[in-house]
Amino acid sequence: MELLSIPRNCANIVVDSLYNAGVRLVFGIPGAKVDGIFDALLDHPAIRLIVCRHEQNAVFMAAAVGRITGHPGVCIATSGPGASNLTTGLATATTEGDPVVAIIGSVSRLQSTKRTHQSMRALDVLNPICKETIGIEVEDQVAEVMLDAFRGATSYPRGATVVSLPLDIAKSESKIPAFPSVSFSLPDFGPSPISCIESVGHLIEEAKLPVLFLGMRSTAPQVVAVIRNFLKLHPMPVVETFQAAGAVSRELVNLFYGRVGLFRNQPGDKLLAKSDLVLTVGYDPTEYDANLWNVQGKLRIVHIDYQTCDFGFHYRPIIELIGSIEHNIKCLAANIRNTVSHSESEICRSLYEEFHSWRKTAVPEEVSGLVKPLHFISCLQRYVSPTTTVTCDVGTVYIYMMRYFFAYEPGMFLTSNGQQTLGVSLPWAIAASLVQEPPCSKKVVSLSGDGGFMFSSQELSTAVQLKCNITHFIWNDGHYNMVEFQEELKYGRSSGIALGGVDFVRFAEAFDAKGFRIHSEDEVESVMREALAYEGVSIVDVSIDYSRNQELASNIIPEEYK
Ligand SMILES: Cc1ncc(C[n+]2csc(CCOP(=O)(O)OP(=O)(O)O)c2C)c(N)n1
Repeated sequence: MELLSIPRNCANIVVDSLYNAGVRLVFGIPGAKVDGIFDALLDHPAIRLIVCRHEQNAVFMAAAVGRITGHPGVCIATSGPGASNLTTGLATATTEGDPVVAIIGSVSRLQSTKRTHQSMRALDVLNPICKETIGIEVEDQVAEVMLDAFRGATSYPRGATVVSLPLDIAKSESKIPAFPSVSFSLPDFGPSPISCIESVGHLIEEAKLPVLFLGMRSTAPQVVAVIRNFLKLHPMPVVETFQAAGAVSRELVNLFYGRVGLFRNQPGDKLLAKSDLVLTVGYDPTEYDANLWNVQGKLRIVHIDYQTCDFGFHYRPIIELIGSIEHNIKCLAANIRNTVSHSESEICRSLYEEFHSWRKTAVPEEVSGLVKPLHFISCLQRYVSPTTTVTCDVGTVYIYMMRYFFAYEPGMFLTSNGQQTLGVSLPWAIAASLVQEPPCSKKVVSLSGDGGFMFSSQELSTAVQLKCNITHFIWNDGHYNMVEFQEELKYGRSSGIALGGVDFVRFAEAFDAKGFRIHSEDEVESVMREALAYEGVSIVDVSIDYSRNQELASNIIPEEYK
């Protein structure tokens, strides 16, 4: 490694490393322990600093950059409360496979052994929820640690890494410059041994109802491309988890049996139960544990992923194809000759019909009363362009959206399902706007319940000041409904779920955003169109009808379902 003749201050080496890693956006909140890095960023011609209103939202935005682009998103927080405010976002990123590098400040080395202002053993707090947490101890480690953090976040399974930079090191100089760009890219994985691929090929050829079950690690563009090609060559039914949304293209929609998760009552669940060979691709149990979809542990499973599975009674693959998903699917496609035609299967025909049956009732005969979720979704599907990114918060709103909203491209319909973290949708929409070329040039749509919105609503200010073009729909029922209806099912009553008392139109106006209201069914189409046409940030307060929610959790398919 070449040593620079003019030593660089370590804060500058951090920023040089970010640039060499391809980072062009950094999200954060300043503080005395990280102001050296903020100062170094001020002069940087190519890295844009986005100042957020809460560290949790900064890490949400960084995670969305990671999820959408595949390259780590970066956030910066000061020591103590700044660092601990990152916790939920970092846990979400690690669970959900989003590459994130967080840089946190810490007190000077001289003070690190005692209690002092804003001191905290932040790495001890963050370590269990991250892939890697590294405390820099000497100046000449900075470049290496930054490189390591990026490689750690990007290698599969992807997730969050944290670098802690003591205040005195940030100000000091190091002779070791940032690593060059090329060092930040990872070596590729290869396919599994050919004998394993051939065995899986035989299993598929012999299966009467093979099903492809796509999980969160199947949505990288190059993986999606090979999956689509595989399906063209060997058509078979497909189901997605919520985070795999968009993997199946419009062209292949006749193979798509919907998304599964949360309650085992979907056509996709019945298909999995009837299948004699489930091929999971990039499946992660945090989204939908196998004890829910393979209750009796009888299904024959092939596991295709970058890593071995969490083996257990409900998830016991016959074969695991470990390595590059892309290469393994490609090799598999080339090693299969004949597959059974699913279009002749009576089961498939009836489940496909069941999956699409909701459309018939989506637009109610009588358009009055509170807004019906399916009516809203069928309108949104019509008015939103297929190239619009849609982010969706957790809540009853996400159960409906993940079941009934179609998305045909990866990275365009995003939700948090591994941790089900409330509050992601607005920060994610901001990040989705910023990664556009040019930034904020296209409409982004986000949705949340009235509860989830309040988790990150302060970022409305960020969105407006950045001149984002976001329409955020709030399904407003004045309650934490997803909890409410499940409590009612469990206990016959609910507790701790009342919200209300916020006028979201006036709230929007206070931030200089535009506010719209949809009071009732008859206003859905006109107001939705007007809101989507509005250039800038708008909030649409939708009076939602949650009276039939318990149906979302009804008709759970019986354990012995064959
Ligand atoms: C950070 C966090 N806290 C709590 C929960 C538990 N939780 C899941 S859904 C939900 C209610 C969501 O209510 P709202 O945002 O109003 O959406 P709705 O269900 O009414 O559509 C809660 C509290 C969570 N998932 N994440």
